[in-house]
Amino acid sequence: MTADLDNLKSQLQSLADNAEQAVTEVQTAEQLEQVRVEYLGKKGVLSQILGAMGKLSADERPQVGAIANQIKQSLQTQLEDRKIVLQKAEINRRLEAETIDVTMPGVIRAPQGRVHPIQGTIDRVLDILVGLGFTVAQGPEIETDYYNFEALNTPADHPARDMQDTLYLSDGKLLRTQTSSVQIRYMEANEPPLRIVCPGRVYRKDDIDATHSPVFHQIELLAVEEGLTFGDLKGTVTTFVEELFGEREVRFRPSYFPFTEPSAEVDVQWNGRWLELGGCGMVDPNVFKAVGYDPETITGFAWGFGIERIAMVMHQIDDIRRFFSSDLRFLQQF
Ligand code: 2NL
Repeated sequence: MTADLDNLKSQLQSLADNAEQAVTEVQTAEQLEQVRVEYLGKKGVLSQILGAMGKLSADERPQVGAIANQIKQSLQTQLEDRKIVLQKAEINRRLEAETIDVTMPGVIRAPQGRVHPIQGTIDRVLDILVGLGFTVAQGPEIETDYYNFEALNTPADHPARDMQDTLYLSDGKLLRTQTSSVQIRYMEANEPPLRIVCPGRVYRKDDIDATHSPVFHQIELLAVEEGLTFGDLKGTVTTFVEELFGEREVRFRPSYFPFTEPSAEVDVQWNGRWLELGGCGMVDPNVFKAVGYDPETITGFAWGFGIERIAMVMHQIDDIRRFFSSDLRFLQQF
């Protein structure tokens, strides 16, 4: 064996040793790539060693070539294996760093919305009335003269039209002054028997003060079938009041509405005083005629009351304008 052959073989052996050492020591994919280039790259250590093969004899060259190939392949395998190890370590590192503790308390408290006291009152009232067998019905706030007045036995020359100041729109339509128009529409589209409750916004040309607003909320209920009496109306009102306010005295005072006959105001005992709880009555036969029901056989009772009034006494609110001012200090109390 010549000195050149010996020399090359030992160079290759130390290359293998050094490279193996380097591969095990690198900690990142970039460092690993540097090691590959350093040992196996075009101008790498292996190329340099093999460049000296020219000094060898023809039968020595294949020996060195075989060793070199073996070292190259072994080193490539080591590089591959190390790469996988490093990749796994990197994934674990990231998983560790990106861990989210879902049980940790949130930093910012999300602002929580609340139910407006008017809507809360409507919800309570509807709950009770749905429990009594009434179905919720709704309709348009912009109405025609017919649905708001004519069909409700209130013709143009009727003195009752002065009772409520109406907001008219330029096209001759109007903002409904009561939700009764919803009941007219419902009766036109359905046959008795029926029990409906109609909550909604209504409009009046009122001046604004602590107890008046040009827009407010009303709930009206209507029951229509054969053989209904004023006793049914009283029973329904009394049961409703008991569920909403607890057991309290209820009183019916004779009154007048164009769409009911007889008519009455409902009062309820509240903190030692009589609280007005809207008007009611037996549906006037002319209303039934307008919707095509036979007033000889069909009977019905109706009742309408304002929501703001109820919400004000229940929550001890002294000014109706608070409901419409969107003042968070007020709204957050509910
Ligand atoms: C009030 C109280 C009331 C009605 C509304 C009504 C509806 C139809 C037929 C008959 Cl479709 N009546 N609703 C009845 C009595 C009173 O509201 O103070 N209104 C001015």
